[in-house]
Amino acid sequence: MTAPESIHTHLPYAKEDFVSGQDVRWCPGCGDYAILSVMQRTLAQFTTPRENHVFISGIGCASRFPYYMNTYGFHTIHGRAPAIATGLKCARPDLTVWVVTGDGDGLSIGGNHLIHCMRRNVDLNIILVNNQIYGLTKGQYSPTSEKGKITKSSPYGTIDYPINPLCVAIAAEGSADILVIGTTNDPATPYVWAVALADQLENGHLVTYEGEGHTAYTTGNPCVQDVVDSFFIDDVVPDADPMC
Ligand SMILES: Cc1ncc(C[n+]2csc(CCOP(=O)(O)OP(=O)(O)O)c2C)c(N)n1
Ligand code: SF4
Repeated sequence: MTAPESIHTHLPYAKEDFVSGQDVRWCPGCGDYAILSVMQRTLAQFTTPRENHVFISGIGCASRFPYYMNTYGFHTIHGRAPAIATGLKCARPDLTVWVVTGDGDGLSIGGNHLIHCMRRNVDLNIILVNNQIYGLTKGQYSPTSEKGKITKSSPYGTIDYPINPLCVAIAAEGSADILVIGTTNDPATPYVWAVALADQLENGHLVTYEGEGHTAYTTGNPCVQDVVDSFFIDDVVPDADPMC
């Protein structure tokens, strides 16, 4: 079916075209703001019609992403965004399908889904927002938490070694293009790596944009849960998501 002419009349886009009317419910200082802003700015530079972008997420703070993008989107089930995105991409290969997941959502409960999604290589774009903690549920350690990390669920420090998300992607052999963004938990520097993310999206993603394959990004994302006991009172952390 040919798309009606009228849907293309907004091109070229401005960042504001991708900003939804939803109130953003992340904590002050959350790194997710920077990722959202960069994503909105970057998609405005693509010629892909806005209505052809679909953001699919699981559960977690990062997974609130689709609410804030003025695109199609689906806030789905914990860890299952890869499965739903795979189904959509298979049914509608003309769409540009983004998965936004967290380190808990993507590597704990959804670990198997993520691996097999990458292995199947159905040309999704995955943003794994790696804040090295479970943010939404108020600060339990995650698979990417550094060894020895003291959290509410590991008061004596974790004993596990962390997973490297990009090693998982490489092991799944699903990707022709794996782009790495350095991680940092320094709350003072979210924009340093946000700029790097924009650079990767613009310079890396565009190169592979029309092609087959699977592009995995990993971003570092400061979470106030890491410093919640010393800098923040629990009241600043948003109420639990009704879906969690
Ligand atoms: C089946 C199920 N188990 C556990 C939960 C609780 N839960 C909600 S979000 C979450 C982890 C979120 O961590 P992450 O994916 O790292 O996202 P963040 O909030 O840090 O962005 C958990 C364990 C749930 N909603 N459903
Ligand atoms: S708990 Fe962490 S990840 Fe969640 S909104 Fe707050 S700062 Fe962001």
